[in-house]
Amino acid sequence: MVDRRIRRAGNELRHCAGSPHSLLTRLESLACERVRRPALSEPPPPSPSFPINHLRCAPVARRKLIVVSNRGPVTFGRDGDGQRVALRGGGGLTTALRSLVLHHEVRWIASAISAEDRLVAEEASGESIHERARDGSAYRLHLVAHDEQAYDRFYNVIANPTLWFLQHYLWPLAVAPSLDRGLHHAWRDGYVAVNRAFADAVLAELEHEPDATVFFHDYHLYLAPRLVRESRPDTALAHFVHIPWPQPDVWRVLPDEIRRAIHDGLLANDVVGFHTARWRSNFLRGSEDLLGAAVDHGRGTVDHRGREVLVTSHPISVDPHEFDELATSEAVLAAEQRLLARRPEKLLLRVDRTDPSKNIVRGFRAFELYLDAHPEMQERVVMLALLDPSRQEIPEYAEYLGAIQRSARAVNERFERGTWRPIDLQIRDDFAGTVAAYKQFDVLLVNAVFDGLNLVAKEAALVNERDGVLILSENAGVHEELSPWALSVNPFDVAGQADALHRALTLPAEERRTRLVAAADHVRRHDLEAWIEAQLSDFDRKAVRGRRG
Ligand code: ADQ
Repeated sequence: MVDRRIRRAGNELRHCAGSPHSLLTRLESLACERVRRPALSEPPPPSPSFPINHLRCAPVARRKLIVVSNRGPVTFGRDGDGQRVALRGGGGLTTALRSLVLHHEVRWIASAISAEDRLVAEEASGESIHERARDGSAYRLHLVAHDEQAYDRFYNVIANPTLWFLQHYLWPLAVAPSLDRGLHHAWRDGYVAVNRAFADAVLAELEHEPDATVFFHDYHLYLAPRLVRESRPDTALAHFVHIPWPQPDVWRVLPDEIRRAIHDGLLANDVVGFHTARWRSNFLRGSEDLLGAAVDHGRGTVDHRGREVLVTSHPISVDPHEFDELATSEAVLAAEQRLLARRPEKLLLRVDRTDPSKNIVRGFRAFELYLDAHPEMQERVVMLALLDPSRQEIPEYAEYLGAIQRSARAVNERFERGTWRPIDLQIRDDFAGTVAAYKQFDVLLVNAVFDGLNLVAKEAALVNERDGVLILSENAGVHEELSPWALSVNPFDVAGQADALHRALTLPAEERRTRLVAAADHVRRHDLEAWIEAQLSDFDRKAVRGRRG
């Protein structure tokens, strides 16, 4: 996702270039506006498991935060005139920064990714530099230029092919993984080394801001909190894990030393956050089973190495105002016109990175079964697959992209007739086209094998104009929130997905509308600002407990 955000930066600069001040004003009034904003119709009852407890009308107190993630909010490059330009990303983490820097004093630590990033890091000599977010808010950016070989091992051996695969249950265990010496080297000389470099950068920033709270993100940084904790026993540390946390036995695939280091590293934080209660509960069980830590499942706390760690779940969200604006932006309207010129009677949509966890091939198989069972729909329905090419330097990802192309071709060759091609496969980063398709779909298919959350479902529900139906994998974190209004599917059951496609396309209009309005209303009420505040109030809860206990 972060790869995509960086690439989306160019588009973002184009379609948002004129609006930084209006954005600033919008964010300032965001909390109260959220309460005032009228729903599309009568508001539906909130999902029982998600009481509306995040709403507030005043931003929390200004804080000093050190945000740490592998990819940063900007990446540097050169424009046509050879001038250095900072390309700003959109979506998830980066949008969170935008809101964070408005309300808080932020120092952001990230890897130097581009050649220009490395130059910036070199010029800064290990210090942070001044940057401004799109809305004009100032923050500091500390780019870490890792040893290139260490970074390659960290990213292309451990983080993605190992941790991502393990945490999404992607391995066929009879044949993979085979943990050879290369894996052990990559762990020691890649993952540990890069985490050490991140921890050193955090310690350097703490020299400037000793009272700041450190907020780590995701699976790239499991070891850094322990390394920081060893030098700074009293610093407030928090971590948010954006991907699923699997059951303890799955972690047993990794050597004992590695799986223990991962759990121990995370438990050096004061607060560890997940998207869902399911991932949180797996982490609590893993801490008990793999480390022998004392866990209080009711309170969600772990006692480890003489400290109490609070483990929470808050699903991330999107900024509804950003999507309201995008939906009527020039770029999206132009893309929508192009889509309307060729739209079929019924439009099925999927939007994903080309990641094996997204289950794209099974989605095509389900569509094939649907077309088999419903010949009356042939020539009337198209599945538009907007796929952002992802992590192509990793062999598993390159192979998966090949499998996607082969399977789409097989379905098309079997059914296509005249100008009708059942699968419209578009493999490119096209955010304007994505938002246009969000507006136009009749059915959105999210059938991930496993997904930490899945922002696509939330983004799409916000802007759809055709009372589109969401089909959601029961293993996507977003299912915990939106399932009352979606059709649930088992991601492995292609026959069940084919049936769900039929059901979605034949739901009565009134029911489709009620479901979509309710899902969109839920997303508006549980937006990105609410997520940030939930994280920050976890720090406070922990700090209060810490003082008491
Ligand atoms: P991802 O795995 O990347 O994120 P997701 O949450 O769906 O998955 O976010 C994908 C983003 O990429 C969306 O913002 C979407 O608009 C965009 N996108 C997808 N295809 C695109 C295309 N073809 N062109 C342009 N943009 C495209 C990880 C976790 C998720 C978790 C998020 C946030 O895997 O489970 O929801 O982080 O925590």
